[in-house]
Amino acid sequence: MSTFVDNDQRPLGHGRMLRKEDRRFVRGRGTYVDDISLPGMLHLAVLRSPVAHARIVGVDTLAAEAHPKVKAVVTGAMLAERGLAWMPTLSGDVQAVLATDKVRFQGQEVAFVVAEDRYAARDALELIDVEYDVLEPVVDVRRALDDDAPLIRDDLEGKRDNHCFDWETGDPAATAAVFDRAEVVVRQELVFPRVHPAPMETCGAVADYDRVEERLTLWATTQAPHAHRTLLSMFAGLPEHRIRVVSPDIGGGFGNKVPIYPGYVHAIVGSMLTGRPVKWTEDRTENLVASGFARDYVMQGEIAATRDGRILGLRSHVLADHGAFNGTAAPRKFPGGFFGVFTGSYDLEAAYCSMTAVHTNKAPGGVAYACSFRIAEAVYLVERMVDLLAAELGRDPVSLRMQNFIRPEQFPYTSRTGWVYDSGDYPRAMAEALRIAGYDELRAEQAERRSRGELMGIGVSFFTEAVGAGPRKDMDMLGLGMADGCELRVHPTGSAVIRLAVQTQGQGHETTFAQLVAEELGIRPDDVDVVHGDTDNTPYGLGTYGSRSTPVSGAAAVLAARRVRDKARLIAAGMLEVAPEDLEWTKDDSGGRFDVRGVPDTGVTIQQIAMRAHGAGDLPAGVEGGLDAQISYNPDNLTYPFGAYICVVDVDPGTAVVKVRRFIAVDDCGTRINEMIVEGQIHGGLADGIGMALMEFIGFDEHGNCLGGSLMDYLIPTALEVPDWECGTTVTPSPHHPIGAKGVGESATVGSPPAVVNAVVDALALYGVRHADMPLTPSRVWEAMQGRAAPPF
Ligand code: MCN
Ligand code: CUM
Repeated sequence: MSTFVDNDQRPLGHGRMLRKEDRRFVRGRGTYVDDISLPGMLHLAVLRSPVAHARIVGVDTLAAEAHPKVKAVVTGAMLAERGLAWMPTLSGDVQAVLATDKVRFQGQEVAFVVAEDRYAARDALELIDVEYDVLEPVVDVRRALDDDAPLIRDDLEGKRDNHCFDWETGDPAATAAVFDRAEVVVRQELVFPRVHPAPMETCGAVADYDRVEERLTLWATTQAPHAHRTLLSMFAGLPEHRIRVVSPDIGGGFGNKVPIYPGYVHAIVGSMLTGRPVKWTEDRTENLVASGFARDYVMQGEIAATRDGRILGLRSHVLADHGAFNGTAAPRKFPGGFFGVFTGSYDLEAAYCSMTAVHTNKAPGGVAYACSFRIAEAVYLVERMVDLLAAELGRDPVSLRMQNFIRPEQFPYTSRTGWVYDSGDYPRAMAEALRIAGYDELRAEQAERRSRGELMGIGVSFFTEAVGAGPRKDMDMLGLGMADGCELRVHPTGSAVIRLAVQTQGQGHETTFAQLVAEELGIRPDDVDVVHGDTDNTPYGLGTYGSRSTPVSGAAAVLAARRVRDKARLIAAGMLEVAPEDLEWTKDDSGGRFDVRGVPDTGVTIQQIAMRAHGAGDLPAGVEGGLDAQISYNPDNLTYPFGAYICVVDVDPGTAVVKVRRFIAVDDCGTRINEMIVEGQIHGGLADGIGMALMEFIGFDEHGNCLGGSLMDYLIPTALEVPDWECGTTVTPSPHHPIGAKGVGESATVGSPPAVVNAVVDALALYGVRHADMPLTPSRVWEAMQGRAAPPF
């Protein structure tokens, strides 16, 4: 159980403390985009395609325009005249802002209405008459590349098929060689279905364009306000200094709010046309049907080993569904994102993956969902394959993993696909999970229950994440580098404000970044204000995704505070009339101070120094006034958090319902700033993982109708479906982060799905079940149990 610490009782700096932002949130005082209301503001509603694939024959907007409350009706043809019908995506593809020639997925934006209120805007949509010439859709990813498959992207010149991209990583020849000499090879097709981040707050924007000043202010639900400003400037041709993007409180992102959506652009165009502020707010169905999807990988897994369990190689071909437009937030040179870490936590001899991505008549795919950009898929692949190998060899899944782990002394470890893991101690984390779980007793209990015909399963997974982009030039999405800025100002009385490029969506940055500064300066976290989410008031940086805030901006914050402390030392030296080297920095519960070495309690506090820095007395020669610092930090490497998860399930043999009885999660994210917040991140991610493994799934019928358009159909876990989490910790600091912290925000989402699936498959072993694809709904599990050897009872 978590123990919460009263903020007045806790020491300065790192450690458990209640979230500062919750004082606002629990009183309903948050300000989300939909709370923004400006004088004269209009409302926007989007007309969406009812079909998955059709030629647009005509759009009649006359009746809608005649609606007394309607101010503007905009179609794709109107945008095309201004060269605004298409916009770039983060993958380098283009996406229709409004459809012109064709609609390519159900829910695609066809027209929008700007009206006096939200109701009128919605009503007027029904007055727009669109004539569609319906075309055959491509729904099944395996059909996309058939010779006679309908062509989806005929907007692209010279495009003859539905091929999106090819990509490969690893060494095909070396991998083929280890497969040739392997004593055991196991193959399995694994499907990671299409899922959706489904944040509590849907996407939205308020655009306010000032025609006289030619200035745009955009309040938007974005995880990356600065990057969006740059992209908007490049796309819309507005000078970047006249664009201000404000990302106020965000009700969850989980990757859903990384892309720029057509709706943001609609709001901007609407404001430019009407000269008034325009608000766009998605409803739940719009969010589920048309905003970014994740996963949708069909993976052919192959693992090669010796008979005594030494893993030699891993190989995979991936068929990736990217929907109508490639929305992946991955650079052109790296379209498979971070899938390259699919060798996981194991020291094997060779690995190779080839990927074929295709277009289908579905909403833009390949977007993120607490995944570190494809690491969720990669971890699922390797952790299922290792379990399949264990089953083939008749080995315990833990001992097989222990045998093949990268050993602690091998770090920094260069993987077979070229990733340099910074630090790790995998056996220790695994051992801690076994201890908490009581693994041997669980196996004994399982044997006993099995003899009575009960279906108990124990699933193990071990993951390595790669977070904190990042230094690799080939991952640089915008060609801007991946550095993040941070600016720290200490006020005369010793309180401070820190301005960040990253943007929280619920991760608790207002607390943890204050703690980072507090720890370094010896002031109270409550005395540090955190400002973020406003491009006019924060330094440049690429935003929050890939759990990069702590690895990148967190490092920037620490370095800024240390720079301030270095300057404080010079000022203190002047105040105490000693050389700077003769001063000693100390921090205790009363605060931070510089004392003369060997003469405790004679020095000056950080508050006294701050006052002096701002004019209360002379400063040493050459020292400027003020106590501020600005840092732009580009990390040397990604950070590689890891963890060991054990899931215990019971499957009802009569109904095939899976109940997660226990979930043990040992996470190592290096030094923890605030353990309570880290645990919260892990709890949320574990719930995500259980959701994906057991119920989350966006399906389509043969016409391309999306079957997951409401939370009645797209199921997400509630308190009833999740157990009391049992969390454990090991701490292996990152060697290149100033406090040794690694990111953690996506670890549990990435690590938990295979633990759940491995547990369910383990439970069904008596039925001879080797594998079953997610989501393991009762009907899927029931199907898996049919036609197989039933247990003898
Ligand atoms: N933290 C810490 N010690 C560490 C690592 C992290 O105390 N060693 C704290 C951080 O300071 C921060 C939180 O844990 O307050 C998460 O930090 P980090 O791992 O750096 O991740 P980010 O802040 O960059 O958040 C992004 C990550 C991503 S990419 C997704 S997706 C996701 C996630 O965070 N979306 C979330 N967690 C989420 N949590 C909430 N509530 N809402 C979302 O939308
Ligand atoms: Cu992969 S979802 Mo997060 O990186 O915003």
